[in-house]
Amino acid sequence: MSTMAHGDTSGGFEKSPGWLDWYDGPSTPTFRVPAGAVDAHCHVFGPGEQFPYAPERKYTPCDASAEQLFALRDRLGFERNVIVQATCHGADNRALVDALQRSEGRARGVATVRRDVTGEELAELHAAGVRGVRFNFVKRLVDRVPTDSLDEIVAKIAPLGWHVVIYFEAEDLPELYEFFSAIPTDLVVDHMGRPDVTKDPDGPEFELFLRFMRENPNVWTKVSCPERLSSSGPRALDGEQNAYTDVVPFARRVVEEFPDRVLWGTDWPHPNLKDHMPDDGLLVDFIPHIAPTPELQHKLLVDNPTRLYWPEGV
Ligand code: 0GY
Repeated sequence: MSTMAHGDTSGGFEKSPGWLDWYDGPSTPTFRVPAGAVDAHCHVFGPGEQFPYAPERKYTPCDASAEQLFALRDRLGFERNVIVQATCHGADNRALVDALQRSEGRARGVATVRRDVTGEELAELHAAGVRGVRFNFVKRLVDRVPTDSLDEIVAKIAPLGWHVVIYFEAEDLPELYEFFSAIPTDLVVDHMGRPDVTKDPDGPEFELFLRFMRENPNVWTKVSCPERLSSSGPRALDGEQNAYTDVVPFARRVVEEFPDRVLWGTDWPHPNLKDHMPDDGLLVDFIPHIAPTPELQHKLLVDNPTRLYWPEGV
């Protein structure tokens, strides 16, 4: 029986300096998510002693186990999870696969693979519940992978019906626009392509992202991570009813224009936050501000993720 506290890192690893641990004991949200809701972006970290962190990682987190993730799922009222391979595990998907196998069919996964991945390895990942791969272009998280190697990966995963999840910063979209537009599978953009929310939601930078979604009907996005994008922060300001107010016009715009291609996730255990660790209950209470009607909420939390991750039914 482990005696470690929830924010510890096991296996002889030491957390990166300044690391913020995930928040144990989130508030019960006021907003009740609909039956069948999916937390479509979350991670597991280690535990390091069982699933060592990758040598090429850019940060060392505190452990965040599958059991702790499933306890959060139940507490917030979600039915299922989509667990996304975190960069601290590189292309070693063992922690992810273990979590999927423990979920009893209630989780799907998005893996990281290298260009030399074999058909047999992909078949094993598929059997565990993996349905996509993640390509990361955020420079502080990964070393750049050449696009021809990503093309090779796409050619291998497309026949399985998998999709590609992409993570990039808004300022890099112009350079990546054509490469992304040529990917033939479904494409899921993490956190709305990380807009700079101090800029105008009607300005050219966010307009490019909206154009990208308009021109490419295979592109979906997660309207997640207000805590990562916000500069106004988690407290309601005078005269405002909710936290992360500055993110609302961006996320709501996307939900209203593309109601059938949006997903939502907690991003638990919230890697690399520098300023504050969010209360996941508060994040759930943010949902009705960006998806104001029951119909939009149902699409965002149930219909869309179920169509993408459990198309065969549940
Ligand atoms: C996120 C965001 C981040 C990290 C990762 O895989 C990761 O390490 O995704 C980040 O640092 O912005 O979606 O979890």
